[in-house]
Amino acid sequence: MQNSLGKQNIDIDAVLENIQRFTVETPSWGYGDSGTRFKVFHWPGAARTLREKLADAAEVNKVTGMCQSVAIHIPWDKVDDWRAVKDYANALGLRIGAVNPNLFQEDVYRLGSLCHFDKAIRQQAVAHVVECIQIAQAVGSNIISLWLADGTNYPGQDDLRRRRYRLLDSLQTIYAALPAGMRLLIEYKFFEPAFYSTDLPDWGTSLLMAQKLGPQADVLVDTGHHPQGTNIAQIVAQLLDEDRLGGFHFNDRRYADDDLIVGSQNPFDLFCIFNEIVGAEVDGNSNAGSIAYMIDQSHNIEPKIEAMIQSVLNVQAAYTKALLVDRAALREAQEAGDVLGAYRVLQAAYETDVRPLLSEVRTRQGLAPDPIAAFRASGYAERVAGERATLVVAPTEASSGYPGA
Ligand code: RM4
Ligand code: MN
Ligand code: MN
Repeated sequence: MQNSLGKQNIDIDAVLENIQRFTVETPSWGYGDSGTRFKVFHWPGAARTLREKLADAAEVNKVTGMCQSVAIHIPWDKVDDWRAVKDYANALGLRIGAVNPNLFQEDVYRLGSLCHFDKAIRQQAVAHVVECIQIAQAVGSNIISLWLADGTNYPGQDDLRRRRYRLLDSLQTIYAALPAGMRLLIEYKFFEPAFYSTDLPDWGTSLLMAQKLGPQADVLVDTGHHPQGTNIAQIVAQLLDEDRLGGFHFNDRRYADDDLIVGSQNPFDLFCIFNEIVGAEVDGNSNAGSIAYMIDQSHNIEPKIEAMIQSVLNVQAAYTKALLVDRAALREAQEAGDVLGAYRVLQAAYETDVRPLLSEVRTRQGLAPDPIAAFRASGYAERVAGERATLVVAPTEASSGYPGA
């Protein structure tokens, strides 16, 4: 392996170093019960409290070595004592990552939150995000990750420009409450739950908002939030160039916001995204080194912890393959107008079997070479399924989030 990579202008030590530095954040809500709008299936042993979610996340980190931070969703994960949560996470070798406000599950948000025509409701929504900023400070996080369900279902339902003014005004109030060093990541999605218009439908709208707000605001790309056929790699390239790529929510999709295992449907697209990032980094792009890589998955029919590990591994493999692109050969082919040659440079990296290399990295890090096998062998899933079946949690502590869970 090393010899063949050496022949392709690849510095294998640099590749190994990059892989060891790479981290991905997992979401607390990926460990609890969730489902589709038709049914939430209970998974035996699924985490019910923030502590259980953190314990599960620690298992993912234990076998992958690259998932030290965990995103939280408020109020799903709300607790009274954030200091205790921070300490508990630290004791597990974790830290709390992005804090996600929830602006979609209160009755008052039926017609919107930050964009609502009623000022009192907008103020309530803003106050919730400000509370999340305070929580982030208490747990030592520097990211607020904002997704809105706001939109309209029918033409004429509301004035689209007025909604935009309200959105900007609400975001400006939120932005003013950010302490130094904290970033506001603005996530977009082209539809759902609203179907005629969505107030943050695409990367362009998020980018405009971020640019109007200031340098602490960036765009968050959720890979499941685009119409069919959208070239996400090109969006990534443009955001990197504008220095506004704040982070990712990785998951995969086939039809809508499917939230499937990362890389399970369109693995080549995932590779192309990382190819843009690695290419930008090699060119000295400063944004490329400050991206928050996060997973946003809420599994439905598969074992939650194993599925999370699989997602993490698929992200790591796509990144590794992007590191293996022979950039000199690629540039040469591009500038010679060699269309097929350039494509074949990418294909060569993409088709490389990186499993032996990644097993080697893990062995060097003191980890088992196969994380899924190691997790299965640990007996953790069976143990918590037994314990959590008998251990009743207080309704005030239960925090799965998804309706019906
Ligand atoms: C949304 C979006 C958000 C996530 C919620 C649960 O579709 O992806 O990031 O917080 O789902
Ligand atoms: Mn998301
Ligand atoms: Mn989503």
